[in-house]
Amino acid sequence: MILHVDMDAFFASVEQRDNPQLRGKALVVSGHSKRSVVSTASYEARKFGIHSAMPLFQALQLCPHLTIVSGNREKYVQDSKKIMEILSQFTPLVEPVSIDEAYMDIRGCETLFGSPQQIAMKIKHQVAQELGLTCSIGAAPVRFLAKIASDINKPNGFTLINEEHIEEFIKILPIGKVPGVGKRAMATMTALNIQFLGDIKRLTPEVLERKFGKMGQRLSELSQGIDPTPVGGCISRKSISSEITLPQDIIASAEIKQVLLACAQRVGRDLRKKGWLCRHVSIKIKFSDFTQITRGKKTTSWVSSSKAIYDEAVTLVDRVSLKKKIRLLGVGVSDFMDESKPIQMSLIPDPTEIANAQWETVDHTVDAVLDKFGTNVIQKATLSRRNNFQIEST
Ligand code: TTP
Ligand code: MG
Repeated sequence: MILHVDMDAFFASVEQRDNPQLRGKALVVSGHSKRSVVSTASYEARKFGIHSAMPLFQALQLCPHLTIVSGNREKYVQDSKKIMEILSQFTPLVEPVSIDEAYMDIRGCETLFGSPQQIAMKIKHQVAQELGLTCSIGAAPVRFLAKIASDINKPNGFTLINEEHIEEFIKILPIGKVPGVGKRAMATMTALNIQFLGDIKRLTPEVLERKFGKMGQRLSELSQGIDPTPVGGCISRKSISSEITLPQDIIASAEIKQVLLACAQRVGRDLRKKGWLCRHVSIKIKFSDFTQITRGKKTTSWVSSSKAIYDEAVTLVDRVSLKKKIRLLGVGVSDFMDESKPIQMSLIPDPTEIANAQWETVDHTVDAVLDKFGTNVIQKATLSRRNNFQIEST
């Protein structure tokens, strides 16, 4: 689970806390000149339609008795530091993203602090007690949904989006609420008759790439509830990948699988060396005409075995209709977690989960031998027939 914590009307609330006369009043934190813009508006002022970035003269037209307070950034920075310190008491994986908001990865914290809801309530209580401020918290299995959730019940809200509700939620989530969808993307969405995030599923990967470029694949993932972006903190690296430029272009399935296996083994080994598990696997295919596609999927559980990575990569390649020969193939993993952190296992592990755990034991043994004697000592039987590719890892 990921939490997104966002302070309510941050600068304005700090001013209201420090000056009781300002409590309950429509106020803005802003400069006093004609050209000033509003930094933030108290919730009382928002009732008049005043919001951040609005020119001050316009705010005064909407609410003539508006109180204008000059900001004190140094004071807000001090409060921000204290807020981040409170969050760090619950997990080391805290990623501040602005002066008043942060993501927290709370996987593994449940035994110590309780359910996501209980953790959120404890945070709210501590922030209120120690700083006299309120915040809104969103909880979801993925980052972008946690961010959207924190905005749903503002101020002083808590919204939880469970795994089983994600599909339903995405179906009716207005596309404009999706982080990264700005004015330009919105115009394209309207032209394509895309109203909700769920509508993105109607578009083929080719159309998405053509209309939205690099963002196309991300939109496709988000529409399936997948967000590989990890919460920063200890694990900041975004991905590990390995790709092979082939000596000759290939199209036969057996050859493709052989290359995927080589990449998966390399990636798996790098992953295990770092002591990490991953939750997302991707593939990259460059065709003979130099066009390129990438595909990705969330794994069903946290994995580090080369076999699990390979299986996911094969599934992804199988979904691509291959009409052109391939000149480069790559496998990547992302969304990491430290192996030493306790993971919540399924109550009844499915056979794949058990098989993956067994493969991980085999992998660790193989890694140990490779570390001692070099990379050519052990290879999977399928790889030993042909190994004249060039592997590049990133
Ligand atoms: P936000 O979290 O965007 O706004 P907020 O905390 O005031 O209100 P909300 O309850 O909706 O979260 O921004 C945090 C602070 O950053 C805000 O209090 C003031 C500052 N800020 C600016 O100075 N200019 C801006 O345009 C925005 C959006 C924020
Ligand atoms: Mg805020």
